[in-house]
Amino acid sequence: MVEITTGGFALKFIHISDTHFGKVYKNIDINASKILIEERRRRFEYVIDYAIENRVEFIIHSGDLFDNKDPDYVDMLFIRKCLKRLLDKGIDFYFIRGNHDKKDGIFFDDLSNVYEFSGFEVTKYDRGGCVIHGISQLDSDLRNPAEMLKRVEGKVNVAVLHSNVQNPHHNNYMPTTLNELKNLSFDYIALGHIHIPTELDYNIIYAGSLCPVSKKDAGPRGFYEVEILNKANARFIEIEGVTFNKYNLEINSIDETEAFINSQDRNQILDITLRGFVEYDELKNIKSYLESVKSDYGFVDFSYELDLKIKDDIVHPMYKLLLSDLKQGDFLEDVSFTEGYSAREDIDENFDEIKEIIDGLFRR
Ligand SMILES: [Mn+2]
Repeated sequence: MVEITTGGFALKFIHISDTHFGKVYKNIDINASKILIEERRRRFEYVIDYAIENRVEFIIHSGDLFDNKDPDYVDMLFIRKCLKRLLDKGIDFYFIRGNHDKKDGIFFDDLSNVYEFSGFEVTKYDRGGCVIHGISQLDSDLRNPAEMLKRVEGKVNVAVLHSNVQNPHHNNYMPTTLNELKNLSFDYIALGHIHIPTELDYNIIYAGSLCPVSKKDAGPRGFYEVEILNKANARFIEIEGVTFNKYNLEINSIDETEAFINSQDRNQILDITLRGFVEYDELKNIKSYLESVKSDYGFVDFSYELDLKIKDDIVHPMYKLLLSDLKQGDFLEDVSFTEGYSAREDIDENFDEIKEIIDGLFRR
């Protein structure tokens, strides 16, 4: 906190959240999973470097530092090393516990620059001109944090919460409302829990997950740099790197499929679902193209699902299928997924016609 000549104080800090150290990625390639674990560390170090280079006073972490209640000691050592670097530069680190974190036990208590908020009550750290208020979360926590916080007059007031603010798609932990938070008249409220960086107001902000935690965490990830000079001025700093992206695309040809793939940054975990109508041969081409993308195109991880329907002539491709794959005694039901596309509806619609072809085949 620096006293400035115009009267008042200037304060600069960093807000990060939801790092989820120890997160194990399921449903992706094992190498991609390793890349992401490195990616998380690289991003955390990026924040530490940024804090040191930009001479911020402190870093706030608004919960879910760890992904589970039993943190990995390799992660613990890594984080400790980072926090020690901050200590050497006189930068403090404040953290609360989120719904993923362990509820008890003290971390990093030998580092004098690390402050945690624990217990059921609001903890306040008075830094002189600035007071940081925090509440750690308990399992299935239904406390409304807005009812527990009260600003300290004559100081810059910052709150740290892991809380759901009227988002119906998330666990309703420590539920509160934007109006209640606004009415507290705090200078800045650092929120955690929602993984998409979200500015509910200029000074009430979810920093989002530092690194994508699951395929739901699509898009850019980073942190907020906050400057308070009478009023908070927060800006999102994106950390470039591996992103997760999931798309549901309407395509009607292999050209469209190729154009989409070629437009994509390779440094991502890409998951696409293709839907549309194509010719039978086109479908086969798309499928083998996507298989080659998987192995040769250099994405961190790539997966796809086909929900393509055969254009126009349903009997023709089914006939081909039957000739190549059907054995006597197979059920028609089994045929519908032989080529991995969903033609079940089409079979139902054209059942009589297809049956006639099958009958014809077996009569020969
Ligand atoms: Mn989280």
